[in-house]
Amino acid sequence: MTRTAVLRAVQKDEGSSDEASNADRIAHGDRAAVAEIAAGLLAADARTSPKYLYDSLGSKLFEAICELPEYYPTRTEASIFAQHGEDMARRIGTGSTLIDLGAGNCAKAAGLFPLLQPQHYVPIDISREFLNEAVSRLQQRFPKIAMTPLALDLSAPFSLPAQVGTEHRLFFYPGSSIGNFAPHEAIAFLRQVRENASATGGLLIGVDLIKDAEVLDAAYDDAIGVTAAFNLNMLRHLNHLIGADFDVRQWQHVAFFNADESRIEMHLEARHALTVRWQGGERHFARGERIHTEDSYKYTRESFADVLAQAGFAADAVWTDADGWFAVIHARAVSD
Ligand code: AVJ
Repeated sequence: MTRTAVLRAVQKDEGSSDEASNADRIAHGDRAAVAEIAAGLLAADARTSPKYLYDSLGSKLFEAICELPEYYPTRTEASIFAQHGEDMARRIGTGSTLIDLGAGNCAKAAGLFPLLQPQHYVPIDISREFLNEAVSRLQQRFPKIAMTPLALDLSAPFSLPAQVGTEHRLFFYPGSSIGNFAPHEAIAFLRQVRENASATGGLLIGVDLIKDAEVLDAAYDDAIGVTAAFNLNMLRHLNHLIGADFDVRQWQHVAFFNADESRIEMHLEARHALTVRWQGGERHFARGERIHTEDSYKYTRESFADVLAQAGFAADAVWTDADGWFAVIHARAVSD
């Protein structure tokens, strides 16, 4: 199911008893996903959306990536929060409505609760089930903070329900998730966020910075092959989603820093000539031909300040680690 289809299914579960139309919507979502994936595979330069990296095994492999010595972003960002959390809280102030974009298990935001003391916590994630579980545990630990979990697809335009106060909203977007967007898409996404913030709104965002290519390459092509497994696992997921017959053993993981585009690129490369077939289509791949599966854009403090400005935010504090590998930025909404 696509993220949108999951969301529709989740929303439909609440209240409506229109079963037939619910089934239609899910089936339609599936067809849309098949069409989207097929179009990508048939493009001259074959590509797939990185969202398909995350089936249940893919999510576990990503958690494993975060433990790798080569994968510095998770660790480095955590050290920045640990070292500068109090300074962040001084700038942001307490009592905000903390809106967690892509909350997952809510652990990163929960780590900030003691310092930020939000009055309302609004975690957003595509999976309502996962979210509700995490939030009910969190609510017991922090009974004074109101919590409103929302199952929303952030890749589509979104607006927040009326019970979420409009003043002093702090949007939280850690982990350099913004890197999956091309810069023009990142600007469009952050404009959406800006539209959901009043003049008192702010953004606390984690951004991965440009550094030596060897460090970047190793982070996305680790020695024991966890990232390779994470990338290759997409083929199993595609087999499931579109009834394809990818043979994972015929493919290999390729990842490198493309300095001209300022991004890590992940690809899957055919080890020899082969044909892939799926529900309603097929494609031949020559030996060495690739499917582009993910981009992870890297910024300088200046280039990201520019993205923020174009989205209607102004950075008012930037915290980095001693090596300058990762930045956590607080930005305020700019009135237009
Ligand atoms: C989850 C998008 C932040 O780009 O570093 C990790 C995903 N891909 N290793 C990143 C990822 C390969 C990750 N983000």
